[in-house]
Amino acid sequence: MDSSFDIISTEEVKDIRAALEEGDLCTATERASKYLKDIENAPLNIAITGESGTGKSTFVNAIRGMNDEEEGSAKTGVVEMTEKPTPYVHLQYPNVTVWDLPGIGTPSFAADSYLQSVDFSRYDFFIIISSERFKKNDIDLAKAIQAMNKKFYFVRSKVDSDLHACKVRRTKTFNEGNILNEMRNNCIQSLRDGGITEPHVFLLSFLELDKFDFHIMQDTLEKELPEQKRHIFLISLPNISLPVLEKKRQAFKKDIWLWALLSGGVAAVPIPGLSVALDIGILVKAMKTYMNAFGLDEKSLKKLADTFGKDVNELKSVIKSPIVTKEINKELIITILKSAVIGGLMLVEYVVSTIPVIGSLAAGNISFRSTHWMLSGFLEEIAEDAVRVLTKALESPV
Ligand SMILES: Nc1nc2c(ncn2[C@@H]2O[C@H](COP(=O)(O)OP(=O)(O)OP(=O)(O)O)[C@@H](O)[C@H]2O)c(=O)[nH]1
Ligand SMILES: [Mg+2]
Repeated sequence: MDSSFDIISTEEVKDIRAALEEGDLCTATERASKYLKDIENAPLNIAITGESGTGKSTFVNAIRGMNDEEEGSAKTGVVEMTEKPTPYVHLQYPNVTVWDLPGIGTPSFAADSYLQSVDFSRYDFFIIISSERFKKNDIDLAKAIQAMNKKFYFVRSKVDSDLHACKVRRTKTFNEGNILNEMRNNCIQSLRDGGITEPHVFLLSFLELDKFDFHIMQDTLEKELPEQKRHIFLISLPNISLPVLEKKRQAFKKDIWLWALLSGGVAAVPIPGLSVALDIGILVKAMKTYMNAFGLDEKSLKKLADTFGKDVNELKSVIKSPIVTKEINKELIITILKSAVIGGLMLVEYVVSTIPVIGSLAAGNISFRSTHWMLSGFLEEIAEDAVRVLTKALESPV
């Protein structure tokens, strides 16, 4: 099924469509505005737990796109047992919090009282990390989480070290795929033996988060999260791999028509010199949202360059969109719209064929189409730039 169908089928979006079909643009706009706010501000609380030294704090940093030395990062590599869950707020998306929970390694560990003490109800899901076999405490905890009707996933960390050790020890027969399968099967078996019937186990290295089972984990979490939390989960992911960039592009593409509806809706004002009426502030907001999510701002580019040991100017050199390097403001948007008209890109002819849900009211509206055209073009431009930048960052040094 086309992925754009998923979101279109949500109740909220059905309501927006219904209002449009009744010709009630005001209600449709109000609902679209609420929907866009809701999906961007949906709270997401992720609990990270496991025994001491398994890499919990390293994961907390990596999943927020941070290294271990940055201000605001979780302390790693030191034995520092915290008694309380420590919240780490996502730097760009403050409604996303990753919680570093106290270790579960003590012999007197009791899963129920642990869950009470960490206030289990606040988390959307738990990630239980182990850097070796999953043990009794991990299993007891998973069962207690299940009893509370919450979700949990197992992550086997430090896969890079294991592979390295195998490579050193088995020079002739080394086969990465086989070793990973063996590790995965062992983990699953030990969890099944412990009474967890269908465990989700992901093999990861927190030092190279984009490798191994990262994409399977990301797909699984995305599918299992409630619909209203999926968007924020996806866009808050670090831009570390091409599939992540593609997911973000798709997530935004699905919602362009809503932004277009808002911009061409009740708050639209005529733009001098153009035959359209738009709320340009909405366009500025949408475009800034995309820029942030794809990490093409100066700060994010610098961080990416540092992570991959590249020069930031080398990464910038592959950026093609002239808009990326400019400040996104109302003047810029008017310039783009005007140049499109002058340049012969006839907005009138732009057919919004990607949005079958929209009634003729909006699809036939020139302002709606201009906005849709502009946002689609901008999204494609910056998504492609993000791909070029990351590809450059991933290039091995010559
Ligand atoms: N090779 C490798 N080392 C890792 C990985 N994850 C974490 N480490 C290292 O393991 C050590 C412990 O990591 P932490 O993130 O501090 O572990 P923790 O679970 O938070 O430890 P406590 O807070 O003491 O319970 C650090 O030296 C990390 O750099 C990994 O995936 N691969
Ligand atoms: Mg820690």
